[in-house]
This record gives sequence, C-alpha cells and structure tokens, in this order.
Amino acid sequence: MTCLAVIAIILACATTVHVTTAAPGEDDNSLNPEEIFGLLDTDGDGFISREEFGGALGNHGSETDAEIDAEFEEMDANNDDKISPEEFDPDIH
Ligand SMILES: [Ca+2]
Ligand SMILES: [Ca+2]
Repeated sequence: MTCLAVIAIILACATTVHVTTAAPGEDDNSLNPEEIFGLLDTDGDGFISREEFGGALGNHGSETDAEIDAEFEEMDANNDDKISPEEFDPDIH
C-alpha cells in the first residue's frame, strides 16, 4: 500500500484536469484506486504493463528505473509481468 500511496500522490499532482471531473462532494485532490488504475493503464487493456507503470512514474517522479522496477515487481504478485486490478488494490471492485 505504500507504493499505491506514492502513485496516488504523483498522479494527483499530475492530473488536476482529470480530478476536476470528480463527482461533487468527492475529495478534490484524491483519486480512488480504480481511477488511478485507469490512468496508469494507458492502452486500456485492463492491465498495467511494466512500460505503462514505468512511464507514469518516470514522467512525474524522481524514482530511478531500479526503484520503479522493484515497485512493479512488488505489486505483480503472480509475476506475469502485468498488474491486474486485483493486484493493484484488492478493494478495487
Ligand atoms: Ca495496459
Ligand atoms: Ca500480475
């Protein structure tokens, strides 16, 4: 969950346009895990690839490739080289 928190912060900073479309009453600066997943899954295939993950964090964060790789592998519980919604956050449904 530490990784997810970092990603949420990075994306919240980088996606102010998207955040303004949130439903009224929702926290202005916070995205739910499903929204974060959708932002990371740039080709919309339902999984976050290593490239998508690295692209999002590499663009907005100060993390090194090795750190991004380590976070990806930590989230990729079944080691199929992509992050499913369940791996990203078990509560995403
Ligand atoms: Ca994808
Ligand atoms: Ca996986």
